[in-house]
Amino acid sequence: MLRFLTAGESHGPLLTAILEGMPAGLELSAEDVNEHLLRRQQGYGSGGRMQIEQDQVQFTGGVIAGKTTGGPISMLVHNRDWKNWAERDIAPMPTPRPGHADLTGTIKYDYDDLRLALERASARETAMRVAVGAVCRKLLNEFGVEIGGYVRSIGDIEANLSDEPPDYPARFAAAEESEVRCPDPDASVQMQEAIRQVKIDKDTLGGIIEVVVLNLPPGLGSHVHYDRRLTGKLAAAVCSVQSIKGVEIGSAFENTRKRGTQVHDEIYLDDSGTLCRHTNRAGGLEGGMTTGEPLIVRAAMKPISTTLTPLGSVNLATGEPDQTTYERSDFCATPRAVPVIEAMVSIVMADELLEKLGGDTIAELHTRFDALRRGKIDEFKLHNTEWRFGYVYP
Ligand code: EPS
Repeated sequence: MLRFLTAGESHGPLLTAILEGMPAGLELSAEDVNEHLLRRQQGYGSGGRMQIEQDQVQFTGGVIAGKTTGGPISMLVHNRDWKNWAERDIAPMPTPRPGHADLTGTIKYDYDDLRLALERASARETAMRVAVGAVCRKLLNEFGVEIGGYVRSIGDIEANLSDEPPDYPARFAAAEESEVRCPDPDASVQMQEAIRQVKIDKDTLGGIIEVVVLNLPPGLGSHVHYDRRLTGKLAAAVCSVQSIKGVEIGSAFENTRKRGTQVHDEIYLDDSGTLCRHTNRAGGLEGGMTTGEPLIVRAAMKPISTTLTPLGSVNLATGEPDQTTYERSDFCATPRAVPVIEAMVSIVMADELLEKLGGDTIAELHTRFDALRRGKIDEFKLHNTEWRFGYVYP
């Protein structure tokens, strides 16, 4: 239902995005987007670039007088750093950094300088994902769906997130108060210290981000085909983010160490006649569809591959062994990657909601949303008698 493209280089004049498929009539302001662009620029561990940029969106299509028209939404974000590059003679970059797209991108596209790979592979592009995600979030908010995220770990420092049942809105709010976007204040201090130390050690750190979506109706996604299962769609979207190398739904990896009876979330009927769960180890998905419980997506971010301490490599111009040279970069980008993961999850979930509801206008969507099945016991029409397949074969 939704498609988007981004364009632009990290040090080029500007970044562009086009989002196609948003229905008409959604109220949308630059502030709805700028709020999240600003969040993406904040976080202890950022490098010098974030002192230069002040990302602000400009709508150039698809939003007239503060409302979406149903046409493609085009958005621009200017690179303030461009003025430092426009007239510069750019030094050659012959030695690829292990872990970056320098080498693989140059093999793939037969570039004559590694910087051409870097320019497009850079996480600068995530500004536009956040812009697109903010529009999708606005659509989800229209139906009461809320998205938030936080850092679970940086390096070997783990947040203590043992409140049961989890108070997600409180976690989201606490994370926004933290320099490293972690809701546990003690772990936040330790994470900041670990990042401070890694800077001194001329190295980098990664971490784990958790994004949670609240108030989703049950039955989004589908079990019927591999490419309609939400589990796969979310994993693909989140793993497409720069430096993300792993995705987990709920406590998936921890679940592998337990038995089935200790893992699966038992079903009960609450006082309002709604089917509910005591636990949510499935992370809000069963059979590739939403259960109606919070959707929990975790992303594993590797340490940034641009390190002040050189790594062994090869100079591709001379063929000689070489050491990498330092490019300005982040020491730990995990805190500011939280809004990026939120954005990718918002894009997938907005798409899923639109697929379920159909409709070209927000008003049409509301009518259909109000008629959705909610997992209430009196909605089911099970005949509770024997039945046959009915195929004639052979
Ligand atoms: C990045 C390197 C740094 C980061 C950049 C991603 O940029 P620069 O090379 O200009 O210092 O700050 O991230 C952003 C610019 C951004 O907006 O997130 C990289 O190589 O991926």
